[in-house]
This record gives sequence, structure tokens and C-alpha cells, in this order.
Amino acid sequence: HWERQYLNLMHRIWTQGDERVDRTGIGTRSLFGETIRFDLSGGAMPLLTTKRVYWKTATREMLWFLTGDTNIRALCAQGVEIWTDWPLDRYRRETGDQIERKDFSARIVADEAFARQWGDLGPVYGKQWVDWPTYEPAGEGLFRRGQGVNQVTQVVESLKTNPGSRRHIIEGWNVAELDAMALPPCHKTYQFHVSRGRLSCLLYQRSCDLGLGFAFNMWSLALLTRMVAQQCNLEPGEAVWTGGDVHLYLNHASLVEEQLAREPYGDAHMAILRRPDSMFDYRIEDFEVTGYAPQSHIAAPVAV
Ligand code: DHF
Ligand code: TMP
Repeated sequence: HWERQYLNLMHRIWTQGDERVDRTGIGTRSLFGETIRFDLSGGAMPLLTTKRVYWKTATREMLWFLTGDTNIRALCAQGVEIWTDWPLDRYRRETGDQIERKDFSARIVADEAFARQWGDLGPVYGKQWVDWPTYEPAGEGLFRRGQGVNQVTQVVESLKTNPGSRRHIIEGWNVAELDAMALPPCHKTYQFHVSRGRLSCLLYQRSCDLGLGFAFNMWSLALLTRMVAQQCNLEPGEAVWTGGDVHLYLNHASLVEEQLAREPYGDAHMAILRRPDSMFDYRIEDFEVTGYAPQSHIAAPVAV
């Protein structure tokens, strides 16, 4: 079962990882440079079965990236709270108001001006993917062009016109704008590859929370590959995940123990129910998952 790769990595990190103090102060055990592969043939999808993964939440996040939006308001309005903790943390620090998360999220949804002031993550994934800023010389300096580069459109175009290229890349790591981001991108580079009519994608993730973020990142990698394959009339190939600093937070001990005691089983599949006109026309109802009967969800605290 493909999930053994994940469980084995979890076990290796927990037993042999370098224990270190990290940015969040929680502490991690970490290994550097790991790979997990998944064959997407026949509609199979890499959903963990040793705990329930909320794939619709991860899918909503992907659709939100593709809109170019970087404000959590659209997520909160759909009940997706996976990004709420970072704006919340900033709001609490800067105002001293120790508002509860659910009240903060409700206010972000209800109050547009409040959302504009407190809900933005800076120029993160969505912005860089569909509107990477460009500049042109003018007089003494450089002027920001109105419209930036839409990397997603360009990759679909290059896959269609020049499938053999080795330059099919979507990049999130905009060096000049890292300071303005709530978090510098973790899933930072997606490279696509066509071979024998099949589309594969390799993700380079510089930093991976194996207990929490990974399940979403692996799903989203496969989802993006399926969407791009559909747009380019290619069959899905492989999803290749590579992690730089792959870690387990020290406060995830009970998750690790519980998950390593479970056996993976079953294969989730996904159908895309229609063929939207472009990468930007998918809706949550377009995705149907079958064969997913996971073991119970395991809650774990997120390190902010
Ligand atoms: N920071 C850290 N420390 N770890 C992360 O995984 C992480 N991920 C981020 C932003 N910063 C991060 C964005 N992605 C969850 C999943 C993905 C995600 C952020 C959070 C999460 O909390 N997942 C829970 C609950 C999901 C839900 O309630 O819908 C899970 O059990 O999967
Ligand atoms: P860092 O910026 O100090 O590396 O912290 C980011 C943390 O968030 C780290 O634990 C990795 C985790 N993370 C993921 O695992 N997946 C994600 O998609 C995101 C946004 C973060």
C-alpha cells in the first residue's frame, strides 16, 4: 500500500530524526530530503486512510489559490479555517484583543473592511501563481505592470504546445516578496512532465509538517495534476512529492502513536464530473471521491 511510505517515514522521523528547536518554539524531530511517490493511473488518489483527511477542505483551498485570492475571507465564508490562525495571531498581537478564533472568523466574514485590514496573508500562493508581478523600465526607475504573469495559464499552454519541455514550472518562491507573506511558501515548486501521454508532477516542499500539513499537500498535488491533465487531454501519471525539512512536532506524540498503530487499507478514487473551460472554472461539486473509508480523524494542534 502506498501509504506505507508515509508511515515508514513517520516512524523514521520519530525514532531517528534530529531533535531541534524550531521557529514556533514547539520543537520538532526532522529528516532532510525525502520522497514519496503515488501512481495516479485509473483515477487513484493519495488520501491517507490511517486517519480521515478532509479532502473537500483541501480542494476548496486549491480552488481559492486558483482565484488568486490571498485573503482568508473566502475560506472562512465556506467554513474553511485552516489559514485562520495566522491572521488571528497577528490581530491578537497587534491589538491585544484576545478574541476567540470562531468570533474572529465570523467577523472576517461579516465585516469587509475588517477582513481587508486583518484577513490578508500577503502575496502568497494564489497571487504568485496567477499574477506574479512584473516590472518595466520607465524613466529613472521601474514601474509595476498592471497585469502580472499567470503561471498556471502558461504551464497549461506550454504543456499543450511543447509537451517535451523541461520548463513546466509553477513557482511560489518570489524572493522579493517573502517579507510581505504571512508564511513563505512551503509547497513552493510544482514541475510537470509529459511522458507517453501521461502527465506527472513533482512537488518540492521546503518544509513539511508530516502530522498535519502533509495529508493536504499530497492530496492537493494529485488534485492539481488531475486538473491540469484534464485541461491538456493527458492521462494522469505520477505524483512525486519531495520534502526538504520533513518534521514531526513534539506535541504530536499521541497522533504519531495512534497513526502508527493503524493499518492502511483501500484505495480512494476521484472522478472529475465535467470538463470546465479552463483551470479557473472548477467548482467543488465537480469532484467526486469514491472508495474512501478511512479510520477516524485524529486531531492535532497546529504550530503557529
Ligand atoms: N503550520 C504548521 N505548523 N503546520 C501546517 O501543516 C501548516 N499548514 C498550513 C499553514 N501553516 C501550517 C496550511 N495548511 C491544517 C491543514 C492544512 C493547513 C493548515 C491547517 C489543519 O489544521 N488540519 C486539521 C484540521 C482540518 C480541518 O479542521 O478542516 C487536520 O486534522 O487535517
Ligand atoms: P516554517 O515556515 O518555519 O517552515 O513553518 C511552516 C510550517 O508549516 C512547517 O511546519 C511546515 C508547515 N506547512 C506544511 O507542512 N504544509 C503547508 O502547506 C504549509 C502552508 C505549511
